[in-house]
Amino acid sequence: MPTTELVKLYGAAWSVYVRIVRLALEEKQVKHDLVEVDVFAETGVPNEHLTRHPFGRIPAFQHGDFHLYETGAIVRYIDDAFPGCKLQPTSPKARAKVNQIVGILDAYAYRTLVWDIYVERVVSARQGRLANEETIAAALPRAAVCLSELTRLSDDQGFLIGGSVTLADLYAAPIFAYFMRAPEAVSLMEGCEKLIYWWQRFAIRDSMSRTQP
Ligand SMILES: N[C@@H](CCC(=O)N[C@@H](CS)C(=O)NCC(=O)O)C(=O)O
Repeated sequence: MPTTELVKLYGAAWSVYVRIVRLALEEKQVKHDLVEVDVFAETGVPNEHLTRHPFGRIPAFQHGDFHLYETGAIVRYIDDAFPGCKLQPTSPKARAKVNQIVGILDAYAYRTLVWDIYVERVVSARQGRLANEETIAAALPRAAVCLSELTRLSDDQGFLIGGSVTLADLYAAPIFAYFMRAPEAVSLMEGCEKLIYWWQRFAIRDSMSRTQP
C-alpha cells in the first residue's frame, strides 16, 4: 500500500483512544483527516460507523482501501507502514516493556484514572451533578497501583521506555492529560517523581499541542 494513499481517522477529538492514534500519526508526520463521529448521539451510534466498527467504538481507521479498528492494531500498523521515527523498540526486552505498559494503561489505568477519577470529579462538576464518591474512593487504591507500577517500569531518559518516543508514551499521555486535572492527582502522584518529570516534558511536545481536544 503506497504511503501516499489517503489516511482517515473516524472518531472524536475528546477521545483518549482517538488521541493515541492522532499522536502516532503526528509523531510519524503522516497527513490525515479526522472525520467526526458521535458515538454518544441520542439516536445511537451512526449506522455508517457500525460498518467501520461493529462494536460502535472509536477510533476506526482507513488507509486507501485498507480498514482497521482497535487502537493497538492501528498504531502498530502506522508504525510499520509509514517511514519516520520508530515507535516500537527493536530490543526484545524494551519492546516487551513497552507492550506491558500499553497493556496496563489499556486494561487498568484508562478506566480508573479517566472515568472513575477525572470524569467523576471534574466532568461531573462541569455538568452540575454530584460526583459519585463511592466510585472515586474505590478507584483510589487501583490508581495507586497503576501509578506505582508505571513508575517502577519506566526509565528516566526522558521517555517512559528508552531515549525516544514509543507507544508507551502515546498511550499514557492522553490518559494523563485528563487525570492530572483531577485534584486527586496531587496526592496520588506523590512519590512518582519519574512520572511527573516524564509528564512535564511530554505534555509540551508539538504532537500534544496539535492533538489538543
Ligand atoms: N478497545 C478499543 C477501545 C476504544 C474505546 O473504548 N473508545 C471509547 C472512546 S475513548 C469509545 O468508543 N467509547 C464509546 C462507548 O463506550 O460506547 C480500542 O482500543 O480502540
